Amino acid sequence: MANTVTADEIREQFSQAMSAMYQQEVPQYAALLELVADVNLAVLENNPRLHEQLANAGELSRLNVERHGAIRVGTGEELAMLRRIFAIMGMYPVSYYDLSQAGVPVHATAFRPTDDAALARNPFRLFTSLLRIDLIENAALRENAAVILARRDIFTPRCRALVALHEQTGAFSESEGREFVREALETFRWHRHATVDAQTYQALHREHRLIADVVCFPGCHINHLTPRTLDIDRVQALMPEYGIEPKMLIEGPPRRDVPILLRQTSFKALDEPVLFADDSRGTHTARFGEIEQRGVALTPKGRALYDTLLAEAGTGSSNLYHQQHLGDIFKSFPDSELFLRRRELAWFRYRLTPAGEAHRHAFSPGADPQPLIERGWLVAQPITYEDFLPVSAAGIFQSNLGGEAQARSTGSASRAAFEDALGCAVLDEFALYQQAEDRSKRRCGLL
Ligand code: OOG
Ligand code: NI
Repeated sequence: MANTVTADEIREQFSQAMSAMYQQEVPQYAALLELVADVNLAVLENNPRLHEQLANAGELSRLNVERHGAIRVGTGEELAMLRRIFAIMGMYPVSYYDLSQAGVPVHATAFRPTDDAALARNPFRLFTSLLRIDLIENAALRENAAVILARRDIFTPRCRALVALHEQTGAFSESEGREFVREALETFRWHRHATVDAQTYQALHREHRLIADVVCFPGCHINHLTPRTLDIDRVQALMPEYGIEPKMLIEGPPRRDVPILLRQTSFKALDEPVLFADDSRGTHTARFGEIEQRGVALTPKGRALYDTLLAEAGTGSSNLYHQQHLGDIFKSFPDSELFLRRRELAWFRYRLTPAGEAHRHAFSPGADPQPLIERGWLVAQPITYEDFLPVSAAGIFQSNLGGEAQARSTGSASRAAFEDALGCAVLDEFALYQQAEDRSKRRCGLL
């Protein structure tokens, strides 16, 4: 077929279209983008070394296009269809997140690109939650929610037809690609017309705000988009100046010389006008904005240490105090690239320098990279964390859903049920980072 579009191009177009739509729908998101761009520019100007590091690691070019979003669906069929749509954009489900442990009746995965080149080009990710309808305790309400969900189709007929076409032919022409992006976008648009009357909305809302959000509308509206900043503490401090009210705490690890994993903060969800099916009016509070700062991905050993220290630190009620406290607790987490590497706490991507290229014979499988790094023949770049943190995600959910924290019991069967609905197993994030590190070592002759 002449002029077919690649998955990377479709994903890029889609993430741009999504951002443009969300800026229209939630003007505060446009203000947030401006703030993040200003802060990133200032950080790069004041920190030439970071500028150079990011440029060398190929992280600079993606910084301004980088964002993640989040959506919530009501049924397994909806989730399975999303899997097929995102596959066309080169996005695959990575990791399983059980939020019911934090009192939020959903479980989730993140659709994202997985190979080095696709991540470098545009790492757009979507945190995608599936409602755990079985956790609605009231049987009549549970039944009613299922009936309402079964009646809707959140995908346009043309979107369905294009997905089927792509699955048959394996490619889109440029115009089909553009049409697909337009049609797919409709699923994520906000609709102020609820599909239910005010009474049904209230009943579901009383059970859990999230349930009303998932069940009562004709689509799975994007509920936030998140740009990546290089200094989240600065963005948090400046938010009020830009007319944005931040959530109390920055989630995740503390500020460090070598950032690890993911730090996040958000602004509060908006009250938006809604028209119910009985023509009565009301408001719905679901959509918000978020910012993130990404650091190096941790090995299972590093992640275990992170989880232990985070649990030890607990949560606080003032960000200043919480960040100081976190900083103290995390003193036992090595904060230099050398130690993170030597103690196998984080993943790195290895690259030969020009001098290293000239001494290729000195690189043999299994060799210790450290002396080669010290000789200037090899560089090790931290691999950026591309995934999400369940404790942070629970904090983000709760800050926008009123903070109900009743833990609910959930069987180990829930992951299997999720994958069954999805139509495939989720990928293992640790395996993906390990593969990325191994690939780079192999290219250098170290494996
Ligand atoms: C998703 C919340 C989780 C994150 O960045 O951890 C999330 C949601 O509210 O639907 O987006
Ligand atoms: Ni998010």
